[in-house]
Amino acid sequence: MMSYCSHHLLNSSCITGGVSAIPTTSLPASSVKFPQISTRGFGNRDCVSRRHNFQGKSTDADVETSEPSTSISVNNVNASSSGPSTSFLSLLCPLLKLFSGGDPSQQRNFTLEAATSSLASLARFAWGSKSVVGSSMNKEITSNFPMRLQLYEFEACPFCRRVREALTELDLSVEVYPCPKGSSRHREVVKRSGGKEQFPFLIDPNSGISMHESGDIVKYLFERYGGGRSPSTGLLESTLFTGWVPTLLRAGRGMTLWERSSPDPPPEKLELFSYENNAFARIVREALCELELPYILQNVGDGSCRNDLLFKASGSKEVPYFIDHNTGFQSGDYKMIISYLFQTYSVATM
Ligand SMILES: N[C@@H](CCC(=O)N[C@@H](CS)C(=O)NCC(=O)O)C(=O)O
Repeated sequence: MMSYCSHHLLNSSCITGGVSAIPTTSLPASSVKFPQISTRGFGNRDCVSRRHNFQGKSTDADVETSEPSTSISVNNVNASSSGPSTSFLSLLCPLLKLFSGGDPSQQRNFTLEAATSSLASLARFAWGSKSVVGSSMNKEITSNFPMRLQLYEFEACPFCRRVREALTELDLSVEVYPCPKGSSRHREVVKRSGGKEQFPFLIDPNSGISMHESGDIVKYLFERYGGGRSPSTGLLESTLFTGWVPTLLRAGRGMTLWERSSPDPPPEKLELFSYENNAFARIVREALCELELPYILQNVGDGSCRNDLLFKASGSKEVPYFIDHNTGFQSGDYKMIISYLFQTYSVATM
């Protein structure tokens, strides 16, 4: 039996594929293989608040099974506020909710999906596509700050996108806690820890800092994890110009909780190799968000120090690559991944 070691950068939390029956009803018989067969190859390749009482729990060395501690100190390092332009964008999300794209579990027109997501990638130019820190520097930074960042966000939010782009560029692996509209599990944590329901919200267990405001988060991340670099040119300003375009093109996908999503997260976190501006990885992240499934986001932009890890897991360097440590399912085919997710993590099948 094959085992997969989630040894991201440090050591391991090895999970042996060994779970049997997962309903696969509406999938073609050949399309899902459990638990140990990698389906890569079918892929689409083209593309908180007690001060000083922080309890960081997860590290790169472990794949956490529980929700993060809520007993953390709130410390917004910069209190810069949003201007009128960002306020305008904040209004866009609720507006888009009005025409968000129907039942995400239903059969989709994948040509349209791929086209709209590819256009969304074009709109974001090169942001969120490559690592801007050298891999040796990244290894050094990671060993100095071994605990994984925790990001509370939702896929369709343009401000969250800016932070995810920075994370790809800084080659950081994070725990993502999706907070789609209509959900409460992770939103409660943000409310308790940050004092308000606003996204993105970052918790850095390495420093005990948590913060709202995407611009502040990006600056903080570059300062702390970017080896002194400033945020990439245009990254901070770009949200206003094209940050909302993917949200529009994707018709609000990755914004709202799917009504039949399972009420409880799986015991082991899911794991996704992705980079922010990959058109197919975006579609998988949207599904994870709509299902409110926490996952480890292994950013593997161009030049990432995580390429070897990805290659070990999948035999290829292409993203997306998804692993469910609960069942042993793993795949590099975005269509298969989303079918799997909506079947496995719906109320009907849990
Ligand atoms: N200035 C903030 C704006 C953040 C913001 O407005 N986020 C929206 C989503 S696009 C939000 O949290 N809305 C509340 C909600 O979704 O419940 C930032 O840059 O982070």
